[in-house]
Amino acid sequence: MAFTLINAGPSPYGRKVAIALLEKGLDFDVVLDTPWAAGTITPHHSPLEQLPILIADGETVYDSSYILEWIETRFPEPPLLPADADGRLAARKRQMLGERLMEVMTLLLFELHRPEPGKDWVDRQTRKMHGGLAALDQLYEQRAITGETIDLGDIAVATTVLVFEHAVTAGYSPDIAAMRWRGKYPALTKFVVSIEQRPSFVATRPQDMALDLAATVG
Ligand SMILES: N[C@@H](CCC(=O)N[C@@H](CS)C(=O)NCC(=O)O)C(=O)O
Repeated sequence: MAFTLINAGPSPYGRKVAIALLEKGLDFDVVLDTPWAAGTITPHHSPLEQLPILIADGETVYDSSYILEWIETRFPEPPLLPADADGRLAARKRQMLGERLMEVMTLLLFELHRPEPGKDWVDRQTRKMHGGLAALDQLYEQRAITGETIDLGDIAVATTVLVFEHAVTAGYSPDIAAMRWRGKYPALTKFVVSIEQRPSFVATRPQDMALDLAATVG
């Protein structure tokens, strides 16, 4: 089967999909797009006008969480979810927290780029950032890290927190406490230090792109 991934260089959502494809040994081409720029191809493939989009032999699949479900269902080997019910629910919980935390970070970042950020809104999203990171730290205290096992929860969590760092170094985000987790949350840090060495993570490091967030939210 031939796969094309429509993606943006720094997108953690697209990175999750690329990592899942690599972990499954599935070859794919990447087409880069900017969904809010003139001439974007994204609306031709998704009514939600968002990346990532996976085109698989003519079938178009969108929304990263659904794409991961689609890949896991169509290509179950090697599995990216445990077979047992408890393990599966635990992985899905980490996946959910990683994905929702990414959404909180987006809300916070966009607000910070408005001419007059709302203090209550910023405080609320900041509190959720710290709460979500602390919850993940607790979950990783209980998860045995072997360097060999990986699941959809691990992928969602690591791509999310790694893009917090990329957003700061690439200049998309101010260097605020809400984006800092390395060293501050020990179990989460230990997990990411281990997983970021995997070939699928090394091959998909976030790439810079021209991004004017102030213009995007304006
Ligand atoms: N829930 C979506 C979110 C994807 C998303 O926000 N993608 C960004 C690029 S990283 C995008 O396309 N933004 C354009 C927009 O929201 O209009 C997913 O998981 O795929």
